[in-house]
Amino acid sequence: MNLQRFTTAMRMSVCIPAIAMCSALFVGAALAHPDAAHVEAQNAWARASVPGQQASGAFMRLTAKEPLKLVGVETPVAGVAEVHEMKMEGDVMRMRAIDALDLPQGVPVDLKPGGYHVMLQQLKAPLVKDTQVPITLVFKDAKGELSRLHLQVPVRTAPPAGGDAATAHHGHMH
Ligand SMILES: [Cu+2]
Repeated sequence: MNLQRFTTAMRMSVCIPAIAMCSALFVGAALAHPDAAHVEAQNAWARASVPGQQASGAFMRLTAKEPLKLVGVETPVAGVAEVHEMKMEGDVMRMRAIDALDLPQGVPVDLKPGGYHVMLQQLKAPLVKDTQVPITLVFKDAKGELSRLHLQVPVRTAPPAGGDAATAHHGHMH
């Protein structure tokens, strides 16, 4: 009898930390989902990099539910994260950082190889295929208020199916 009671007590003391861990995981998962920002991100992916490579790109389709501007990128995986655009200058395709990317309400805007993209520079470690990297997008609404979208972005060597496959072969130029 005493032994059984002891075992039950043991089980309970094991259970309680397990529950605490569970709810901690749940909170972690909740944070990984879109919060305040009124925008949807689809088909997000980041391009895998090789050791020694300094930069890579992240891509997705953004659809804002109210007029927004994408004004910043935050990630622990890169020293510098910016929104870039690519433009032809004469015969040369060049890219540069932009302060804000307009996201009209309800209109999908593609960040894709050869076009707008999230530029990750000064990579702190290679982006490894089949892992995920945390990327937070910062948006500004019409009133100037900021909101954030936290994403766990899968690392891939090519765009996901359903992404814009037609542009896949252009790659990311520097
Ligand atoms: Cu770039």
